[in-house]
Amino acid sequence: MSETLTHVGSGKVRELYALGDDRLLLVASDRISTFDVVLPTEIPDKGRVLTGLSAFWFTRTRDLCRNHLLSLRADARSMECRRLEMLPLECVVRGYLAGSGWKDYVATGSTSGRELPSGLLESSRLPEPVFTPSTKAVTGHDENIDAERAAALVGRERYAEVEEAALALYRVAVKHAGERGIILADTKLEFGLDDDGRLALADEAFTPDSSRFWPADELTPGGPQPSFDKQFVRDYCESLGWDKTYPGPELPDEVVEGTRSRYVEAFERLTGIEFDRYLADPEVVLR
Ligand code: Q0N
Repeated sequence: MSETLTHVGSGKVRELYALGDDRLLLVASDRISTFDVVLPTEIPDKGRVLTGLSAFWFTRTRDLCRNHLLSLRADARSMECRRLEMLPLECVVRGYLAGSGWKDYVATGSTSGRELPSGLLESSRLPEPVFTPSTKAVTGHDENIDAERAAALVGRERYAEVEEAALALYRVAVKHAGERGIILADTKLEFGLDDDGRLALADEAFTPDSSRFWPADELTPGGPQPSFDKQFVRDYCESLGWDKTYPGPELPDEVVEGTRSRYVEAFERLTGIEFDRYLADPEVVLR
């Protein structure tokens, strides 16, 4: 029983293949990007951590919102997914003020057209999570858009449904992560529609590549926070004085090893499952 793999797309660190007409294979590589540049050195097992975490979250949230996950492959880095009609929106939810949300706030007092209280600091917790959709940029950066423009892209009713689903999913993940010492500062979700027009969560979910993970015991608003997973890589790159343009630097073994440990630690803390158990039997995250 063999199947033809047609490559249908790639992200910076993931590849997408068609499996027949109605399924896709989503493969997470061990590539790592920092400051928007993919580095020449890989982090062993990073793709497996991200695939396992996504599958864990899809399983935990399936009653809140259906999703595209069909099965995990034995390599622990590949997910068979239902092929959906994707919505042209990046569905960002923010519980803390970081990245482009912070930039927007400094410039306008708002983010994605939502007015925020005055006096917030960079990395402050928001009074409540906000849905701040952005457009999917083909090249360059996604652009934050207000609810009006986002609703025009998908229709008013669908927009309301997506906002409610994204906020509900984020709240569940934040609570779970918070109980395990990890702040999920913000996240980017992607949704699509199945053959019956029903909303389904797609892509990856609540991974360190799609979300900001911060160690809860180190939160100090008033500046950017250390990243749970990529901080060794960022610190090393900063120490070189690299100009953050392609190509990035090779990483030394101790930075690779330290970073791999952080990814595995995030996996084990969030799932409560030993990473080696996941490698031996990926389906442990589906139960
Ligand atoms: C899809 N993207 C953007 C992987 C992620 N289930 C789906 N059905 C149809 N299309 C897509 C999915 C999913 N997931 C999502 N492109 C197509 C993000 N990609 C970029 C490449 O790596």
